[in-house]
Amino acid sequence: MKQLNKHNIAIIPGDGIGPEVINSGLKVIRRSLRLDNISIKEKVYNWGSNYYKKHQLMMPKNGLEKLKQHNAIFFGAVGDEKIADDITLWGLRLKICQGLDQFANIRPSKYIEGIKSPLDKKIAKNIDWLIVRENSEGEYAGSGGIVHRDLPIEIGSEVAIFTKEGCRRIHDYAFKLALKRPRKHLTLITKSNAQRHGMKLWDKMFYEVKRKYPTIKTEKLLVDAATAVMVNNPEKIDVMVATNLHADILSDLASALSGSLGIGATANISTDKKIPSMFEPIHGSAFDIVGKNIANPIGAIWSGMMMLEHLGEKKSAARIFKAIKIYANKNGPFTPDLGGIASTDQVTNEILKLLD
Ligand code: GGG
Repeated sequence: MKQLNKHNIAIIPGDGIGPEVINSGLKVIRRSLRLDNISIKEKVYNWGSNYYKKHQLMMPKNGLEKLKQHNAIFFGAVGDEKIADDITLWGLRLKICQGLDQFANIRPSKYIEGIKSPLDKKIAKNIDWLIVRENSEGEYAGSGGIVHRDLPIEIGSEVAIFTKEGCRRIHDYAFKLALKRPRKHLTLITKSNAQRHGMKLWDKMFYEVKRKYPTIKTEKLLVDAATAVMVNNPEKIDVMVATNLHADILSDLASALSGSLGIGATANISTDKKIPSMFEPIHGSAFDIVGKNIANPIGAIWSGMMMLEHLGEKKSAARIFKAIKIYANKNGPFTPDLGGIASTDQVTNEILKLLD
């Protein structure tokens, strides 16, 4: 039977272990789609730190225009030992997220039987969270600068920017996601006791949007208290909405509590249907383990699954999640971050086998 070629995907493997895990993710999504008689059109963009070393840019000037020709972007990681982290992050990942206005960053964390959490199993079993990260402004607005450079009186400012519309749209997105989940519960993460301006606007817009969603139960938690609740009482949380920086930190914690940073997945969503959304593992380039074939591919595979869901390929996506669950339930084999000795390839092959 002729295969349907429906989706045109941009692939940016990026730096460090990015190419290794993206390779695994692609194998898995291609195979799952093929079982549904669908193929994807792929275009690889070798942007990132190696590109920077030749061109002093992390991606070409017309990079965003090129990406707009695709239905989705599958991204690996960014970061290099020899280039300052702010150059690599701002030159690629943030340039894409902010340039394409992918303002909602969605980060699921779920306990999966078989994957060992640092928490007691009785507690870890209750992890089923969705972190909604504001992805366009806040602490990552890029507002600030250095004055009196290199003098003894040098100062640096880093101004978090919260706009009314930026707060409104991310809260609205979070309420809509909470509405789709059985518990219908949304936690507002804030720090408005200490940060009295931007964070107060953040809170105010939450309660304004809340009026539209009378069936959603809500709770407000200070970000510091939220870390303790996540560790001690994971059942108290369902969906959380948090600022760019707070959610970045909380989602690393969430991933570690559900097993490892290596299994965290994320979607950077643009609600404009003409603009592609971007899917990536939450981990970075991890240059300490590059080329060792031990990077955990689950985060990339899970991100690929989120991309298929987003593209409407629900059946292929559900098959991937089922394979991940069976793989974990029968004890792997796991990569070292999850306490095993398996290679990236072994894990990938195991999941491919389970798809069939
Ligand atoms: N795949 C995600 C990635 O490469 N992240 C690199 C990083 O440094 N991220 C920091 C951030 O996005 O806040």
